[in-house]
Amino acid sequence: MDKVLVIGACGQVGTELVENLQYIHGSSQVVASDIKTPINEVFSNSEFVHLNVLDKAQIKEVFQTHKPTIVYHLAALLSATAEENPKFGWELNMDGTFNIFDACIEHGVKRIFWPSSIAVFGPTTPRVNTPQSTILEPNTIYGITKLTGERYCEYYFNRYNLDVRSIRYPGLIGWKSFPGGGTTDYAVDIFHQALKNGQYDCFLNEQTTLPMMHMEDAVRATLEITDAPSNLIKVRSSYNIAGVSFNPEQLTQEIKKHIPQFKISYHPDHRQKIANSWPESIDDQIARADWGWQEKYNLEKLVVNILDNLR
Ligand code: AKB
Repeated sequence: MDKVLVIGACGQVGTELVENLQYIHGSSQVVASDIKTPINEVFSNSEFVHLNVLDKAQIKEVFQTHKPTIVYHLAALLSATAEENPKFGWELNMDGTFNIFDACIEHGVKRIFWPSSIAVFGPTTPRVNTPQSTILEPNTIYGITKLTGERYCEYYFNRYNLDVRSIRYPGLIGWKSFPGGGTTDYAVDIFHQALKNGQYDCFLNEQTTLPMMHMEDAVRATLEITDAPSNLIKVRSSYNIAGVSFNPEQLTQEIKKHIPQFKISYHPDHRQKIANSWPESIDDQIARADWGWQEKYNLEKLVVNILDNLR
């Protein structure tokens, strides 16, 4: 029986991932951890431990006590927050990752999942149907940490045989948990505001097309790549995966089909510059061929599902 440790469990992905892992492995086989105090009730079903990924002694204690065989390391600052404090963004995203990777080697962890992001791409990357292998010149600290992390994933696999698997998350949209500090956060916020106030003031302009994905697809991708036989995982840095691409105006039109009086206004802020450096759409042929990735949600289904559930 596997013992699963989720690090950074209280975030947008972690909260939904923990719920799925409890169902798959049994609640007693899942340990959730975060530096934050959990608020979602999902965390009361499994053991929860306080863990600061910059504290090596604490990491050692958690690994010694719980002896995880599978680790999901999700703790990171997202793009907008990291930009406010680049030094800490680097420290948390990189030193935290090195500490966890080293602990996984030391404690014989079988498999580890580490998330990368579309932020590894930059202004010089082809923006439409961005290929798996292409120019990677990110100009945000978050993107720089994700790119460095990807190189480390491949290096640790080749050098230490650490079985790390990774995907480049697009913007993630779910109804069970909130994002925090990302550039794509508008696409979650807009649903809450549309239902609550019938209007939304968007921090990106109407033409900002970005790759996005329903959280259910993202969690399924995370579980599928982590559970896939090792020989199928041929990209040892991180896989492109695509869900759906849209801009705020297209999302608004889709929401209006269900809330006709919904109104949007645009006041782009510092996050516009980050969004402008990212691709519009992603080519994920390699993930589809290697481990069978297939999204379920298009824009229409995504909007219906999020509105229904939030209602
Ligand atoms: C962010 O906006 O920072 C994240 C991401 C695309 O990695 N959602």
